[in-house]
Amino acid sequence: MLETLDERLGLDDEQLLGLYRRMLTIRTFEERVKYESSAGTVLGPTHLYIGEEAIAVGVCAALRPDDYITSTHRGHGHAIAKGCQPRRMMAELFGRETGVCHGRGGSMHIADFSVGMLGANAIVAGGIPLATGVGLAIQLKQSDQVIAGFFGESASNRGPFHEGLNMSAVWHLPVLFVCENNQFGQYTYASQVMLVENVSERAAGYGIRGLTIDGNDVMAVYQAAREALEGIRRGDGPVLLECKTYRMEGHNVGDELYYRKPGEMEAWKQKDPIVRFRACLQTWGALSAAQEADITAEVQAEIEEAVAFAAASAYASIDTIYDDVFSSDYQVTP
Ligand SMILES: Cc1ncc(C[n+]2csc(CCOP(=O)(O)OP(=O)(O)O)c2C)c(N)n1
Repeated sequence: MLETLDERLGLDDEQLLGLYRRMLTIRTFEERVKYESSAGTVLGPTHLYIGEEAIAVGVCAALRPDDYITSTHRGHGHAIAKGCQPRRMMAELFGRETGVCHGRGGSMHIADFSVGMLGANAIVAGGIPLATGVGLAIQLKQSDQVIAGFFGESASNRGPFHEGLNMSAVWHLPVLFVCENNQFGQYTYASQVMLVENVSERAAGYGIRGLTIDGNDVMAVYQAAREALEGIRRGDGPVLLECKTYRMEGHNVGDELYYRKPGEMEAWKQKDPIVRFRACLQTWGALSAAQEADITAEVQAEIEEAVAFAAASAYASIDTIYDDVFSSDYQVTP
């Protein structure tokens, strides 16, 4: 963990606290979603991002507001880190008209184009070719925007990973491929289905740069993403950034985790990204006890309000069931 003042990476106290607040917002949001899912208020399969917050927050902090991301079935954290409002996210999970997709998408199909969040995806590795396509669109527009495509390590065993990385590499597309290696693919240890230790080794197969970092260290993620994005924005082509982390919950809400090795969770709890970053901030004198209490209370109040907003919102009218499903034309927004 980074522990000296030099390793604040040029961020001032306010920016550092912003990272902390965003991680805590994701954690608090997800803990509430777990409760609401179990209570039956949140409908449909729900995959939590608890334990992986440093990745979304670190990467998105290195992006500009006009950059894009694609996401996965475990996408709530990506959406919040890119700027989606928790209340409209919660309303979406409750299936309400005020949700980011007017209640039609739910957990695995969250998208909010207004903040560059181009969509979660229920198809494992489905976001990778989309990120490649957006990279091509950016290149054709001769823009200096970039896209970060998030995916899990198991997605790297699927064909779209190969095709997306190869095409992006050959055409030098402005894509940061962010692999969240949380050790599991659904109910299986990743090590049982892949023989490479690090997914980043696969970058060599496409002639691009790959690196593996500690995905539970938000500063390490921010630093690696910022550095990679500088080159990508210059036109150097894509980078594969693998962030090692741990899925602290089951694959989905309700997964009883009978397959998890005893003691493993306890060991990873010592590396909890929020606890670690809080300790760092305290060491740097950037977070007093009073500030910590204030931020915790504010985040809790925001999530309470999000639930109240969602619960008070109406379901979409049945008359609008086909809205936004079919398109007679399409438009590429600059
Ligand atoms: C094409 C496809 N195959 C299988 C599934 C079922 N499935 C959902 S999530 C998942 C595991 C994905 O693991 P990983 O990509 O590592 O992401 P993580 O869940 O660990 O975040 C599987 C097999 C699916 N949704 N899509």
